[in-house]
Amino acid sequence: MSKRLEAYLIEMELVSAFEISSGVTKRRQGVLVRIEEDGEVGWGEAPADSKPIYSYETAETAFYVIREFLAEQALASSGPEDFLKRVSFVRGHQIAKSGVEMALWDLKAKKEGVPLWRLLGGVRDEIESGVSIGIQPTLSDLLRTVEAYLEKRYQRVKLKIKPGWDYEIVKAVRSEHPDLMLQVDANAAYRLNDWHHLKKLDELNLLMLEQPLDYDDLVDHSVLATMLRTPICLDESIKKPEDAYRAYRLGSCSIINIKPARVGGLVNTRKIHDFCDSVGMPVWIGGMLETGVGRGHQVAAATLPNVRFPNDISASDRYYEEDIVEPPWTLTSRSTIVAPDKPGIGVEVLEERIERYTLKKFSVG
Ligand code: OSB
Ligand code: MG
Repeated sequence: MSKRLEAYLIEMELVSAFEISSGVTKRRQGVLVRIEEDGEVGWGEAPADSKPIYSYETAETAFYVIREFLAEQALASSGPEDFLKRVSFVRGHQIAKSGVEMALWDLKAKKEGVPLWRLLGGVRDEIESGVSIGIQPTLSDLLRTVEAYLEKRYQRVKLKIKPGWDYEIVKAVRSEHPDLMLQVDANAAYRLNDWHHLKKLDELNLLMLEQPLDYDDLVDHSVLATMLRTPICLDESIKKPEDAYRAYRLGSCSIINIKPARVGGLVNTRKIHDFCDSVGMPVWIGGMLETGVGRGHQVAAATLPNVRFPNDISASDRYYEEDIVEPPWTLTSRSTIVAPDKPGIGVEVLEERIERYTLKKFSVG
């Protein structure tokens, strides 16, 4: 009955640099969490980056918070729900919590001998994939990149935008691909004053506009939502179930991108999912350039019934030359990823590869 927890701060090179409005990533860091009990092993991932450009959390802060405040509680806990209650004294640090919480979910599913997605209440054994394309050096680079992903059969494309890299480039992609499922993500690069400029996006038939305004704003988004026809989707602003409730009450968005890591794990993913379902607000599952471990948890989350748009869950080779799981995640010809019919996240974690990417680690228990 005794558990052992190990955490690895890893660094892996992305196949290509990923640029968003607030910065660029090439060497991706994160923390992997391994929890072993009674011969079963559960894996989770805290996909905070080396720099606090998306969230205030970094791989270093996640590693620190896990070591100092979360690890002992994980060992003492009876499962993911109990763990979250035990660490409710820790304010924020949702990404750090999610790494441990998801390892406990994988462990629980493996002990019960069921796929994680079934344990969560998933309703589909295949999930829809889209691809998120970073800011490129030039428009022709962007058009070429879009083309390359369409050749790989991705059916939905998300473009990163920022002031100076928005209407014109999106319009160019739209004219080359009139029927493509297309959406944009500003990662908080605009202010309400820019509404007139953002309004021009309305003519481009976009699925949604993701997080246009400040990264923790709900109020100005509720005003912007009344000015645009394009649906607003929130990402950064939604860090816990209460935020989803507030966003709904204020009318700040009509869609939510749930990143299991951003909201503290799968318990909160399901809470937000269920609340949105109850008020008729669709959701989809976002990503943070996870390795194959975090991807397993994203895939499980994307099998939930109120996931009604394609997800930012792409194949392993879109992110890394060599993933740390076997088999790697692959795209079907239908632009989907199959949810494995195996216990837990359903892929084997290659520990000797993890050792190669590890900058530091600790263990307890
Ligand atoms: O805002 O959705 C985002 C990656 C890192 C940080 C923020 C975001 C993203 C992505 C990539 O868009 C999604 C993916 O993992 O494929
Ligand atoms: Mg986003």
